[in-house]
Amino acid sequence: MGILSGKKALIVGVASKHSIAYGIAEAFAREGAELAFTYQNEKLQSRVEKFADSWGSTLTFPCDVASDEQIDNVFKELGKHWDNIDIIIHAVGYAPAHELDGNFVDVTTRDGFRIAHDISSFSFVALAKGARGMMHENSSLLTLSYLGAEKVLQNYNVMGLAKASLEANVRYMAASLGREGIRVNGISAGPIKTLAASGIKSFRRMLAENAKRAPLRRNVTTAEVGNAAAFLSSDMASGITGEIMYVDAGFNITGMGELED
Ligand code: NAD
Ligand code: 0WE
Repeated sequence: MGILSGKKALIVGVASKHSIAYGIAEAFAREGAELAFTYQNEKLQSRVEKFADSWGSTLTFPCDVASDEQIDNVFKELGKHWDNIDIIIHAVGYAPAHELDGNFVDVTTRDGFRIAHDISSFSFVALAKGARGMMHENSSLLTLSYLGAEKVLQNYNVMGLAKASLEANVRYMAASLGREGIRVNGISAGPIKTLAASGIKSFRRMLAENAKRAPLRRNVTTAEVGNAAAFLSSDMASGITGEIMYVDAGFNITGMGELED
């Protein structure tokens, strides 16, 4: 019996086989969870429907997280199939591309800042608001962050601010929902080549540098993030809330790395 058997999970953020949300869905399906998905727009609809089918799910709903109406609609429609939700996975982040290339002070705009924070941080609490009536004692929420929330990483720019906001959001949501027995956590994942990374200049070099300095001397996979997500969303983590857990091959603990290997 899997550690998530009997649990119902809504997964937000599948776009491709390389998505972190895809690795999470694989782990969740293996551990016995029942799954539902959202997709950002019609372009992704058929792909997400096919993925859902491969995990035995027919529950897919459109949801651009910039829209309160679309968020409300997800839970209205999901409520026709499920009485409650045990797990919500938030694996969504976005800033306009021009914000992520160049000198922070030069490239950051009011609009880019607003969009990054809206899509990458506010949307997490927005989903919690939408799901409120379907969540219960023992439900849990999980989001994805990155080290750029805490340390300056070249070109991550306004996304670093948005992830700092998201991590604070994890703590405020955990405090807000804790009295109802609802847990809220985050995973700070190491860099992975996903669609969200594909447009980023020198991402390959970053991956190589990252692997060189990380204690495990390699990068992490979406399957590894999926396994950590399964643990945090399971009853095995019943005492954990408000936490940001690193799944980064240990990169975050290093200072300078080794001079020679
Ligand atoms: P991805 O491109 O596969 O997933 C990003 C998802 O965000 C996509 O499914 C996309 O449809 C969705 N999205 C963007 N704007 C949206 C909107 N307005 N409404 C609804 N959905 C929207 O990339 P990923 O790397 O799997 O990203 C998932 C999460 O993991 C993000 O929060 C990202 O910041 C975080 N993360 C990624 C890495 C990495 O190196 N890839 C590392 C740490 C954390
Ligand atoms: O959180 C992320 C991805 C963030 C992201 C990526 C894009 C590219 C396409 C947000 N918005 C957009 N908008 C686009 O138009 N990561 C942790 C992966 C990532 O992105 C970086 C990184 C890393 C690592 C950007 C610059 C530097 C490092």
